[in-house]
Amino acid sequence: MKLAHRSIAIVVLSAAVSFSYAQLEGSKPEAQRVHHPIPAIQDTETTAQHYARMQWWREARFGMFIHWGLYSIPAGTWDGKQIPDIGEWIMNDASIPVADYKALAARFNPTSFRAHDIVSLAKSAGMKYIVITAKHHDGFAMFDSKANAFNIVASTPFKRDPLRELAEECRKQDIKLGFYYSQDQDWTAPGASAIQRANHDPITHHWDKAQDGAFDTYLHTKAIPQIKELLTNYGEFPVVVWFDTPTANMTPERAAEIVTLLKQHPNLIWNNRLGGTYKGDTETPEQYIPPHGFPGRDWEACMTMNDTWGYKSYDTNFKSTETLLRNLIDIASKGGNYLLNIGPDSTGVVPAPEAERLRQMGQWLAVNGEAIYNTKPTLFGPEAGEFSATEKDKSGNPKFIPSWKWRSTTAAEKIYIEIFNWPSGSFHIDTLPRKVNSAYLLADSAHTPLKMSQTADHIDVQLPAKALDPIATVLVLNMSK
Ligand code: H79
Repeated sequence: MKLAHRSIAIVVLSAAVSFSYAQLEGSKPEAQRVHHPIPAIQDTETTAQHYARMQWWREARFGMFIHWGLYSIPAGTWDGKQIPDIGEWIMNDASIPVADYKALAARFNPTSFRAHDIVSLAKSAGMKYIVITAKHHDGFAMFDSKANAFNIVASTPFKRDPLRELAEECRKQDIKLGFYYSQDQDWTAPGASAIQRANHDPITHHWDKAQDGAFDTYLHTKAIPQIKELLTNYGEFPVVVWFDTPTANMTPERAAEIVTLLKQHPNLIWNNRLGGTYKGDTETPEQYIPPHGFPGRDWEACMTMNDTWGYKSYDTNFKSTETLLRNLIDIASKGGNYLLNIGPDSTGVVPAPEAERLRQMGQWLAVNGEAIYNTKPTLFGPEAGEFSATEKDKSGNPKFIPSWKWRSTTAAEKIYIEIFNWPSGSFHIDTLPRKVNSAYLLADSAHTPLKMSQTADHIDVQLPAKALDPIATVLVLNMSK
């Protein structure tokens, strides 16, 4: 059985020092349908229904991931020691006892949180949807939960429900909202899973007796009731449910119980990380961009701006706006979405370097968004780079060496060329199957026609001496008359 293999791989791999999430994913499209205890929407809907369900998501291209929770208080430091790796994993990485971690709730009072500001930031970045951690692996619910008291309303001095405030604000500002929910790992709920770190119990992977218990008890008393709350208490939201890290515990039968809930919301989009052989709607490459996307599958690259999802006070290793924007363009040219993360701090404030980069991306998109939103992938391909004849990647396959000269996206009658490396003189393409009638730069509001020459198999467009935007200047090849 496919799931069993994948799940076993998790257990084995988790002992290794370096761990690639890619190995957890069902990244290959399957020809035949897997038998599920309960068919999911993807198993029963028609192609036309699937298109209709995915449409807004495919047009969106750019979303905001928000990792926010109790881990923003230690912010990467525990007992005076800086804990390596991603901030939201601190409880596991530092083997923090359940009672000590739970005690953080009494100190969580993020009074500077403004849903309005965060939603406005997403809008100004040109993002079309937001996905926030409703509950991460630490088990702390960032919403008003009657099912479990370890939540932001019942257990903190803050007492507010940020998901409700965000839902209201997203409605006002016309942007979509989704919820991340860690359905399998939960380090503070008895019986739930933990992925192995350090010297934890080799079988349960637990580090505190308080974590022991029956998985089904966790599933039935916490995960399923909370997923129900999330699906019913926030009006038209969530439009996305983002599951994470399924282990061997997420059997087809258990996953089917969650699928039964999801099916009651027929417009919902959910990712490929539920587990139990369910493929969901979207592939989710984490922290990398696949060389040529996932042909035949919707996909979304989720990535951090620095090296953590949850806030870490001393992680200042921010990617440049240039890198972030070129990643967005690269992803769009391969038909994917970019889910770019922010990690608000324990007062509810988005770190300034993150907000600054998002606003700069939004400025570019305000001018050049036509080349990103609702576009189709490149008609070319080799511009993305090539596989090395000699170098191997971590899995022993030929290493992909990206090229960063230009990318391309497509609309009905237009080819967009996002130029990173401004050539002197002209832009030249050898293989262009379609007749171009005019060419202009998107950032030139007059759309001044550029001189060009085209033969059956190549095109040359005369460019001005300087790029209009040093990060990416979009050349439009217009095929309409
Ligand atoms: O929510 C973010 C991550 O916390 C979550 N997915 C994204 C969206 C995630 N959970 N697990 N993983 C990703 C992959 C597992 C990585 C691990 Fe590790 C390698 C677990 C143990 C070794 C990272 C590195 C955490 C500790 C060290």
